[in-house]
Amino acid sequence: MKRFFSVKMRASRTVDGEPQHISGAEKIIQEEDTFRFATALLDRALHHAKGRPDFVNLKFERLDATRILRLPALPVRTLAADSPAEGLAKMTEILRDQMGISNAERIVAMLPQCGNMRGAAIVDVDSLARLEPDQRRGVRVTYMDDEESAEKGPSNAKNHFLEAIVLGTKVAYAPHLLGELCISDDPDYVTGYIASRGIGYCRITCLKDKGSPVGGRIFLFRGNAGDLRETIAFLEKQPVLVIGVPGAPSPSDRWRRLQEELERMEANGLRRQLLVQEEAAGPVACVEGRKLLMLTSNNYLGLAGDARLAEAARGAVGNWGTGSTGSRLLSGTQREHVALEAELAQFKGTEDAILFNSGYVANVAVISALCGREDIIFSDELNHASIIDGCRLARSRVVIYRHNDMGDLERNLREVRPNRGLVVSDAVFSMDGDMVDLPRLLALSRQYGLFSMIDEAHATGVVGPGGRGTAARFGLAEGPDITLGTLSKALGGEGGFVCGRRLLCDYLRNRARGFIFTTSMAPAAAAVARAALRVLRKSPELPQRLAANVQVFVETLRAHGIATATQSAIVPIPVGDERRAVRLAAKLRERGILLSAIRYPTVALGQARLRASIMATHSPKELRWAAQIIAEELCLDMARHDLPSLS
Ligand code: WAQ
Ligand code: MG
Repeated sequence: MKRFFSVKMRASRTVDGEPQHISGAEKIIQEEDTFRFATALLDRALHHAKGRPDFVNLKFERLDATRILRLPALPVRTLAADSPAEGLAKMTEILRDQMGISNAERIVAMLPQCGNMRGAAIVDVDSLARLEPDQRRGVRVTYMDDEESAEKGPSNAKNHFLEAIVLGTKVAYAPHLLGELCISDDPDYVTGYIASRGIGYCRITCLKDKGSPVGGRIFLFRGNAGDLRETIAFLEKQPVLVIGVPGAPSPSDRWRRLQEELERMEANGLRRQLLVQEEAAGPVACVEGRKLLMLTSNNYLGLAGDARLAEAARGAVGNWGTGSTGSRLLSGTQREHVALEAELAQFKGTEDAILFNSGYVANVAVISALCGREDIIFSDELNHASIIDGCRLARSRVVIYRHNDMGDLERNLREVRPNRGLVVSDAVFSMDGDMVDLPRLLALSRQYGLFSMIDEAHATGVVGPGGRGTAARFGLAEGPDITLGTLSKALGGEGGFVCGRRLLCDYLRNRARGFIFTTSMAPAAAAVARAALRVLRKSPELPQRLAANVQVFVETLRAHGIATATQSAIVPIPVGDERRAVRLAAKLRERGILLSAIRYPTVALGQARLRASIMATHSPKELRWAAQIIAEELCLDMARHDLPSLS
């Protein structure tokens, strides 16, 4: 039998000698979740918009599981009202006409006087007497939760609707109560409700003016003194789990949910901001008027700012205009596209190539075109989001193997014995900078008759002789069935591509929805990529210069005690805590270095890191300087936040 606990949290602070309530919450949870809920509720208490508490009370209490009452959530409907007058009129009408309470108008008028208490008023619907024993505090309903959250784990956000439907359902089933009226005393929350077993939970979208602190709650009672004791005992003592609580349906709530999600991310150090670049791409960036060493760009070879590529773009716009005018299968195939596909095939040593509008689109389009419900996809646990999304769209069964662990891939293959499917991996992993064990991956895919696919987004132009990628790096005569790459990182332009057999590319031209149902890239974008390939052919030493720079940076970090390694131009600097990563990135920016704090959900929680991307156009001196400052700031931050204070 599952063991349940009731958890209650209250946070307050003292203002002018008076305790001021900040936030409160209660939940019913399973025993194994107590720790997680303690953390979530504390997080909510400590990061509340109303301010920082100086007192937080967290109480856990075991419940007798056999005594928990399970009640079906009241059905929900929403009535739109444009003004408080309209909303209150609707509430009155329901009370009078649907619930048959003749004093409806006078009861609704009492509502504003029944607020700003910890609890609710109990009003005798016939005599209008207020029956709650403590009229300053009201009657507080407690020991209730929705079953989902008791089963599923914590959310630390307050959700007005969720809490209200749970409370409303419990109240609707309380003995001798006919129902309930409620207006929130949250000044920003103008939606309130009227609820009973007969009419369900009826939301009214406007019951007060925005900004008004007026709110209140009335329980509608009919009975004698003994009945009242029974009602109160039920409200205060009976544990209730509400089953089948629906999501909030009203238009005002759909925005509130987004707001709450962002606030939660903010509190957890997970909210992102856009960084506006004020100059063309290069080893030094300009942000908010300041020059910063650029360590977060995919412009590995510096080609995005190369004059030859810019010239190619200008020329192509002159010849072709600005847009491709249609999808590839209609009017959107210009000579530039065809020429680029041939040159990419040559670059990778394959029969053919096919263009996509981005690397993301390429992954999603290719995987979903090649695989379906009958396939099984074997995917590295650290594969890029676009591979994951491709697998989802394919609706195939996905087997995730441990990161770059070919032993684990083999075990999975042996166990699952797939008839059809795909083995897919990043070539260079975007958050760790390490490289796939391609020879073993290919051997296993062949042995099991599966397609093999690698995503060379961070490998093209970076690894292998002349930047030709992973297969060339390992000196393989035959590469993967599907080699995917991007034009927008080392190649300095925009777009994605796939190289492989002619059969593969023909199939994709006929089946890949991300190829068929979109306007193709501008001819100028194709011309830019062709220029990049020309530069790479003429200067095969560019990737070597990049590799030498990476080595300088990594060795300097290591000399300062930072354990890091890479097989590409991506250098991960482990940090762990999300907030520390954000703090450090901000600090480094102050000191003139731009790099990114990589956090959940891009990497696992607790594995936040700084991620530096090195460019061939950095100078070794810049890189030594940066590595030294990074090491210094990491050290200072640990001293400030991990060591007990000496004072
Ligand atoms: N038991 C009894 N009364 C309570 C309780 C409780 N557990 N919690 C709050 N109250 C009283 C309190 O004294 C306030 O004056 C009044 O209810 C309103 O409380 O579908 O947020 O917490 O989106 O401001 C309605 C959601 C939200 C409508 C209601 O109430 C919807 C809300 P608040
Ligand atoms: Mg409230």
